[in-house]
Amino acid sequence: MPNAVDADLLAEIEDLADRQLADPGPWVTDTGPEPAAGRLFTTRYLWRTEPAMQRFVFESGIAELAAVLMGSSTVRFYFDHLLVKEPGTESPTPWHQDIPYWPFLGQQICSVWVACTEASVPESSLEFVRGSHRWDRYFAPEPFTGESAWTADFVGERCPDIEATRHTWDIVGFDVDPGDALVFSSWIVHGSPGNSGTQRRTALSTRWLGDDAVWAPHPGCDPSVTQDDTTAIPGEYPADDDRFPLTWSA
Ligand SMILES: O=C(O)CCC(=O)C(=O)O
Repeated sequence: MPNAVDADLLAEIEDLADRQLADPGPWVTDTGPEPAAGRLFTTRYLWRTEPAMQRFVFESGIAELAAVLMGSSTVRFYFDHLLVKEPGTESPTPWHQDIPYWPFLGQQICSVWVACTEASVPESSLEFVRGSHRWDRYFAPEPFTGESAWTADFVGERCPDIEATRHTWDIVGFDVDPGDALVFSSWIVHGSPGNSGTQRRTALSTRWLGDDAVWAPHPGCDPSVTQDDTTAIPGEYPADDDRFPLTWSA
């Protein structure tokens, strides 16, 4: 979706990325303590405290985009994930599905990945194995570089080594400009290279829950929201307005 987010809001998100690099929040992946070339930095779950993220989540129109593309009559917000790859980053984002990282099941669960900077496929943009959201497979979370050990105790089979055999897969990638959004199922296998370009690559991925989402905490899933934090009941729709606010309804 070209031009999904306007320039003012993108500038606020980039400013937030700078502040996070200098003073990171609690949910960080970081390959280097200094703002140096080669650094892969991700931070997430900022929406509860950061006004810029709240504007993005509640006012940008992205919630409606997610709902409409999922064919869902409602959408709840799960979390934000801000990813910065400095020029020269070698660490790729490993090929993975999102759903095994998350304490949810359902088909109407998606990400909206918004480019805050330009990104091209050979240098740093996102790629997908076309159709892999329909494989009916569930791959164990792959640790992102620098991530702490929350993937040690996991559920799922190992993801095939897509990179080593990439010529055998139907891979599609997208060159993006600032403000462009890629919207994708939480079941699709996707990944990206490091950043072989000369500019920082910043993207904001937000996670959205549609009508058929159910709360399904399991070993190895993301600990930013656990059973202790929510009134959601395992196996049921997560009607928790505090942790998973209803952001759009038909
Ligand atoms: O931006 C990236 O490199 C990875 C993003 C990703 O995996 C996601 O948004 O689910």
